[in-house]
Parts: sequence; structure tokens; C-alpha cells
Amino acid sequence: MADRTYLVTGGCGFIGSCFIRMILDRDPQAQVINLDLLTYAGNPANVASIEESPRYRFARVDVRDLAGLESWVEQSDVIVHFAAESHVDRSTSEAAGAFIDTNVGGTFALLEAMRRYRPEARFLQIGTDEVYGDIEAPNEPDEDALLLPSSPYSASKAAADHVALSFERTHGLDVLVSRCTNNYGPYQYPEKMIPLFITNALENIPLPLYDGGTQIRDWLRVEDHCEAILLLLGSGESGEIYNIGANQRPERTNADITKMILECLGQSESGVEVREGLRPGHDQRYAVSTQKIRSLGWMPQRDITDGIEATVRWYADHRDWWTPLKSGAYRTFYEAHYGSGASDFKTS
Ligand code: NAD
Ligand code: TDX
Repeated sequence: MADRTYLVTGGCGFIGSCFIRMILDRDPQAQVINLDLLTYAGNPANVASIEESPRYRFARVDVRDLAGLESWVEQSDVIVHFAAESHVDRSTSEAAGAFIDTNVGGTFALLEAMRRYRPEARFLQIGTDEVYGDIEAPNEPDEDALLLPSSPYSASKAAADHVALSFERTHGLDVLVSRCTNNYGPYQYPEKMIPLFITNALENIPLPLYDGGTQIRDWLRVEDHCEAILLLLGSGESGEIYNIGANQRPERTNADITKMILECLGQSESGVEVREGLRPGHDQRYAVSTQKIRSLGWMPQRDITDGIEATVRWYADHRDWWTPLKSGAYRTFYEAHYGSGASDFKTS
């Protein structure tokens, strides 16, 4: 089998780095180019285990920079586009412009680079289930459902999906879109709920649970997401959208997940601090139908109880990874966003 070059954007982030580790491990023919701007969320430590591989190359490139993309895109067979501004809470502030710019403009520039320099490549747009907005139980939208994004983040992701599919229709490029539910696991930036709550609990800092914790997310281990991506790159059809999700039964509220984390650490719920109004437009429930990708042969392999336990253990064992992240600009964001609730913040 010939070598295949995967161009991964955002490969120093949470999911992209998992994907790179997985593809190099699973496919001995794979060559990987990782293009990442190294924003606050991009961390070279996430790919430290493979950075010496002769099959891996990294370049600090902004996906909005068409000229900077050219030489990389022209060498690629497959483009997996993870790079994005990904945190909903940052998008509800004055930072929203960066979400439109990166998530829409970056997707456009990458597609345009492919159209000009490598039109034979395959392009996977990594999307999110948040584009469907709040879903009333027991509904599960399929891929044809109306898009009703609530936050500037999810609106920018919905726009990016449309831009991607327009390149398939208009220019005949091989483009597909995946829309996954909430991921969790190692190397997730500790601004997202699960790593934030685990690391705060480990540091005896309050756990800021929004709006009573009744909201439902369909948590999926990041490795299960990456396996679905691998499957789609081989078996997905051009022009198609594929939902990816765990379809947790029973569904888990944020309060349930918080309790699971605290139980793993042997802590009581006294550290939970219910916070109201920190997420304007807070979606109550996400859920998707995953029949389409399951019909290709994918199903999640990792149970939520074991998955959370293993995740808690990983953060407990990798303080050296997350402690430096929870200082500097992180702390400035934390204090601005969480306000007085951040008064117990202890890291230097
Ligand atoms: P992340 O924030 O951990 O990583 C994003 C990466 O993109 C970082 O390495 C960052 O440096 C890079 N980046 C940002 N702007 C860039 C630019 N202009 N040029 C090049 N690189 C840039 O995000 P994540 O959680 O790994 O999410 C990856 C993708 O998956 C995103 O597109 C997100 O919308 C999507 N997604 C995430 C989840 C989830 O639960 N985390 C679920 C579904 C879909
Ligand atoms: O401090 C918090 N307290 C809290 O209660 C934070 C950060 C979050 N929450 C709640 C809000 C949500 O209901 O937890 C839930 C999960 O929040 P996040 O971890 O911020 O994830 P979410 O907003 O659901 O989005 C994530 O999954 C879908 C990713 O960040 C997105 O990039 C992805 O598209």
C-alpha cells in the first residue's frame, strides 16, 4: 500500500492530537502533517509522544492564511480539519469575532487551498452536534434536521459546515462533514467542564456548576470519536453528513457527571458551587441520531463510568501537564468569567 499523507489542522489541540497519535499507531503507511497556530488551546506537549516520528511533521500555520497553506495542502491526500476556536463560554463574550474569523474564515481558506492546489484530496470537516441547538427529549435529530445554533460558537460551526458542503456541490470536491457530541478524555484543555471540574477538585477549588446542572450532554470518549473519524475517512460518502455520539442510556446530566467525578476522588459535593447566568443561551439538552454512522459499522467502545474513572486517573497522574496551563492567560480568563467564584483560585 502506498503512503498516505494526512494533513491535520489543530493537531496540538485535544481531539486533533488524539487523532494524530491514533493514525500513526494504526496505519504504518500514514504520514502526518500537523498545521496548528498554537493559540492558547494548542499545546505541543499533546503530541510530545510522536514528535520524533519520521512520519510526523509540524508547522505553525494559521488556517486563515491561504498563502501559508499552499505548500502543505499540495502534498496532502486527506485533510482533517479540527482547527477552531472551541470554547462556548469564550464565544459569548467580546471574543466572538475570533470564532467567526477562525471557524468560518479558516474553513473557507483551507477549502480554497484544496480547490486550487490539491483538488483530488478528501476533506473532512469536524463539526459539532451543537449546530442542532436544544433538543427536546426524547428527540434525536438526524443529519437532515434543521440547524438552530444558539451560541456564536455553534453558529460559526454551522456556517463552516455549509461552506464545506458548498465546495462539494459547487466545485465537485470530495468533502464530508461529521458532527460529534461532547468529547472527554486526556489532554482536554481545563476550561471545558470535565477537565475543569477534575482539576479544580484535585486543587480544592470550587466546581462552578451552571444553572443547576440539569443540562444533558451526550459524552463520548475522545478515542471513540477518533475511531469514527478513521472510519469516515475510509467509508464515508462525499457530500454526506454523519452524526457521531454515544447515545448514553440513561442520559447524564451535568450534575450526574459532577457526582461521578467527585465519587472517583472520594470527595463530597460540598465543593460544588451552583452558578447562574454564566452561559447566556445555555442549551438544555443535546442528542443526535447516530444510526447513519452505526450502519457503517461504528459503535462506541468505552463505557461512561469506566471512561470518567480513567479520565480522573489521567488528570490525577498528569499534574505536570495541566498545572502550567492553569496560570497566566488562563487565570485572567477564569477570573473575568467566573468573577468572585474564582476567589479560591490557588495555582500560581
Ligand atoms: P481545542 O480547542 O482543544 O483545539 C483547537 C486547536 O486548533 C488548537 O490546537 C489551536 O491552537 C488550533 N487553532 C485554533 N485556531 C487556529 C488557526 N487559526 N489556525 C491553526 N490552528 C488553530 O479543540 P478540540 O476540543 O480539540 O476540538 C477540535 C474540533 O472538534 C473543533 O473543530 C471543535 O469544534 C470540534 N468538536 C469538539 C468537540 C469537543 O467536545 N471538544 C465536540 C465536537 C466537535
Ligand atoms: O464551568 C463550567 N460549568 C458548567 O456547568 C463549564 C465550563 C461548563 N458547564 C456546563 C455547560 C455545559 O452544559 O457543562 C456543560 C459542558 O460544557 P463544556 O465543557 O464547556 O462543553 P460544551 O459547551 O457542551 O461544548 C463542548 O462540546 C461540543 C465543546 O467545547 C465544543 O467545542 C463541542 O462542539
